[in-house]
Amino acid sequence: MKLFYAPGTCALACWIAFEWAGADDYTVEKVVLGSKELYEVNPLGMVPAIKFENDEILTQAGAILNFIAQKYPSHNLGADEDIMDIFKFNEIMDFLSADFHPAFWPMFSPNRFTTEDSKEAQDAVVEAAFKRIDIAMNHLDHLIGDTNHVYKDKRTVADAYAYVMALWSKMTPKSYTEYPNLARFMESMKEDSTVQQVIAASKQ
Ligand SMILES: N[C@@H](CCC(=O)N[C@@H](CS)C(=O)NCC(=O)O)C(=O)O
Repeated sequence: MKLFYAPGTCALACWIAFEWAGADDYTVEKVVLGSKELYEVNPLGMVPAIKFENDEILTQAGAILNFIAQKYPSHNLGADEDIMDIFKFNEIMDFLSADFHPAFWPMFSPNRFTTEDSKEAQDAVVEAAFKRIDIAMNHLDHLIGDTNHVYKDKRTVADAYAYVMALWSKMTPKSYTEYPNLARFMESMKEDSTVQQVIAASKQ
């Protein structure tokens, strides 16, 4: 398997998850966002994407993270067994991919959210995004509560996913350091040697 990633993106969550899972059957390839090469891999021009030995390519961070959790079950990186535990895990993963992540899209690509080219119009989109990001960050802070994890009090792929995306809040007026539970979670993730190795390697 080959994971396509770009530095600073949600794809790094998949890389961290592979490492947490002890996977030795994958490689990584850096791609440039917006490049022709990436559109050839994924017609949406987005990372993460995984290419399998049979040349099949699958995408979507949440689906890939769930795949990793299930492919390496001995590392227990996914939901607990009870049906309500599975529901809660899926609820969190869907929040991360369908609410948390999209809250940042207008900040990164304001041109996709207005037909106006002016700087004022683009800035207004970014300003509006900050409000939605704050709501999403508050919810993530609430999910973490008094634990150091996003799902229950247990390390799962959701931690990696939340961590790499919450780092983007440093580009907003209210960084993760201003949300108490999230700030504590981020500090504990920063101390994780695997997280450190992946972030450093992704910048090379
Ligand atoms: N629905 C996709 C979205 C992935 C996504 O937005 N990836 C970003 C990086 S974090 C990207 O590749 N952006 C490039 C672009 O929007 O052109 C997923 O959840 O994996």
